[in-house]
Parts: sequence; structure tokens; C-alpha cells
Amino acid sequence: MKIYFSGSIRGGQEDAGLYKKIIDELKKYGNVLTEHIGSKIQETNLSDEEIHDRDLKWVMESDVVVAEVTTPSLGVGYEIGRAAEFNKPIICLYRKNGKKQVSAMIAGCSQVKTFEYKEIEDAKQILIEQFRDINKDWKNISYLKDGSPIQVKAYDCITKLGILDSLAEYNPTLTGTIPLGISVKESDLDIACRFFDADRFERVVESIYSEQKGFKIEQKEKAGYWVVIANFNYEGFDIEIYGSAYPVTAQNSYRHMLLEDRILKLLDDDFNQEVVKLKQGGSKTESAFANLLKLQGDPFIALLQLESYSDSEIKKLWNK
Ligand code: 6IA
Repeated sequence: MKIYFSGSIRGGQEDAGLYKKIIDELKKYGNVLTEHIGSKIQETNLSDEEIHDRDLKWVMESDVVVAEVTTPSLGVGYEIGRAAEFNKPIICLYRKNGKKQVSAMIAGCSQVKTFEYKEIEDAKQILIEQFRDINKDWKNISYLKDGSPIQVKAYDCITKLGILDSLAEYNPTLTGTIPLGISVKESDLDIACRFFDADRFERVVESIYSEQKGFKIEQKEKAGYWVVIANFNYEGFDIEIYGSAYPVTAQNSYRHMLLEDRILKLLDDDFNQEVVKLKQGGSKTESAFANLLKLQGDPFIALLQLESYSDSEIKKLWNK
């Protein structure tokens, strides 16, 4: 992971020592492209144009931009603006020092996550939480271990069943609502897979799981796609293995999950609670989201259209 750290230079270098501590922390998560900001920078023989072009190239290359914005700096503000234009995740850290407030153009930008901190230890904690989200690998279910009781139970069930290993060649990925933490009693464990040969996939799944309780498997056309669906029950969980010729990341269940995760993090607790309430009343997850965000038409399709919405456009749907 490439990290662009941004901190004041000509705006004032009195926080350089603190920047170094943040940079040292960031090095745990990836390659920090701008380590030099952690020490007082002397005039170099690079022209302003060379500095601008090099730094902007690094912003474009980076996977995330982290800025310390306590000391107001035109350069830092400009980099954050350009990073927002490139749709980079942006984390801003600032200390309330009584002198200056963070500009509304930063604190008020929905693409920027701004966090106040006092001590470096607080900043470290903020980074741990933020990078957990940025680095989240949905294929690796270890995140369930630190989750709710049902997530921990799901982790144990999947591990005991060994499904992610036995079907490894099909890129098995847990999707659905249990990963999102909005599951209800009836929620099943959905395992999305990609096959290259439907018949072979069916035979493999059947040979491994046909002895499980309530096992059934079928091939069918679903919304124009050829799919293989197997269902059975294991340790109290209804398990659905869903195979399609599409890469898992292009499958609707995966795209819905990512989008729902983004929306849940973006909107307030009220929204989260309303989703769970609707689901407890029998709504499907996508219908609950579509209903609350007042989306028209087929909820499964309408929800996918939000992939191209900015954070503030999504927030507006909820506040309407
Ligand atoms: O406006 P500022 O100088 O405070 O802007 C600081 C931000 O712009 C930092 O995040 C840097 O990435 C970038 N930046 C600005 N100037 C430089 C620089 N040398 N070298 C590297 N990055 C820079 C400027 C010369 C310096 C000795 C005064």
C-alpha cells in the first residue's frame, strides 16, 4: 500500500517532529512516499514546478492520503483537494490548539474523514481503525473474530466446515449481511464462487457436501446468468454456495455487500437501526436499503446505481 503523508512545509514546520511520529506509525501499514516531511526541509535545488509535479504524481499513485492539518498550509489543502478529485481515501488529523480552526473546505468535505486528536497515542488509535477499513480483505474472514457474537459463531462454523479451503480454486468469498453486522436470526451464510465449468463445479460441491443436512443443488438461469446454487444446513446456519462464471468481485452479492458497507458507515446509527428493524419485519436487505433511501424500481438494480454516487449524494438521499 502506498501512503501519501501531507504536512505543512512553507506553512510552518514547527510540527515536523510530530509528523515524523505519524510517519513512523504509517510505515506499519505501507510505503510512505513522503518520508522527508518528517524532518525540517531545507531549500533544495528543485524548482517549485518540479516539486509540484513530483508530489502530484505521488498523490495520484497513492492508495490513501493522510494529512496532519493543525498548521494551516496551502500546499496541504491543495493536495487534499487534488486527492479528492482522484477519489482517494483521505484521512485528516488535527489538534485543537486554540489558535486556528480547520478550514470548512476540509472539515466540510464529505470525501475527507477528519479526526481530532490530542496525543500521538490517540492518532495511532485512529489510524488503526481507519486502516482496518481501508485494508479490509473480504476474502479473509478473520475480521469476523473481533465482531458480534453471531459473527464469531459464523467464523467458527466456516472454519470448522473448511469451505474456504475445500473450494479455494473457486475464490470462495463470504457475502450477505453477516459480514456487515446487520444480520437477523434468519440470515444465512452466502458463499460466492466463480466457476469456469458449471458441471464440474456442481460435481465438486456435491461430492464434498452432499452428506450435509438438507443438501440440495441446482443449475439454473438467474437474471440472464447461468448459476449453480447449493444449500444445506451446518451447525444451525443455512449455507448457500452460489457459483457463477463471473468473477466474485463483479457478482451482485459482492457489489451489494460493498455498497451496503459503505452506506452503513456513511449514515448515522438511526439508519442502521432502521435497516435492522425492516429486516426483522421480513424485508430483504436490498429492499430495506432501497425503501429507506427512497430508490425507485427493482431494489437490487436501484442499489447498484449508487456505486457511482459520491458520499454527499448518498447522504442527501437519507436526509431527504
Ligand atoms: O504550502 P506548504 O509548503 O506548507 O505545503 C506542504 C505540502 O506540499 C506537503 O504536503 C508537501 O507534500 C508539498 N510540498 C511543498 N513544498 C515541498 C518541498 N519543498 N518538498 C517536498 N514537498 C513539498 C519546498 C521547499 C521548502 C524547503 C520550503
